[in-house]
Amino acid sequence: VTSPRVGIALGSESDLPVMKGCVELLRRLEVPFDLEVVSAHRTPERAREYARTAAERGLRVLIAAAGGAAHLAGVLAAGTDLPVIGVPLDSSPLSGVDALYSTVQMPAGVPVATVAVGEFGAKNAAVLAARILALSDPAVGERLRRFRREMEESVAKANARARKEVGL
Ligand code: RP5
Repeated sequence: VTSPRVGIALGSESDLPVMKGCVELLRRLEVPFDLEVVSAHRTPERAREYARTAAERGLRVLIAAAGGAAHLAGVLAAGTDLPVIGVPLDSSPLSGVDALYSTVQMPAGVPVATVAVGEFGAKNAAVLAARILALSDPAVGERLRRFRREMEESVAKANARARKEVGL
């Protein structure tokens, strides 16, 4: 059994549906991951502990997803030297602008690599984590190249469909 290399932390169970896009892509890229609900606000001690022990648990990249006043990614980045990817979620009445600003605007010295709000970000967090791992794991790099080829093929098919649709 390969130990998890990517740790996904969710601010709430309600963040899981959109983060399934992240999970699916990590599975497709065959990147072993772990997933936990850890709230920066409701379980601050647990969030600190999660960050403090992440590297010794074998994790190499953390993905933190949260909505609203989203501080999870920043709190994790404050407590570990691992790279932290923040996924701002549109789970509040402010449609993710709140989470985006909370996640992206970190003070100098404590970086969070912030991806797009919501579904795009959930998926891109997985690809970015895989790219980081690929720096030291050629097998992940090969799977990323396969993933790129599959995207190219799917765009080529979409192009053919669109042209046919308009009679070209
Ligand atoms: C954030 O508040 C969570 O990350 C979630 O996006 C949002 C709502 O959480 P719940 O009230 O559904 O637990 O902390």
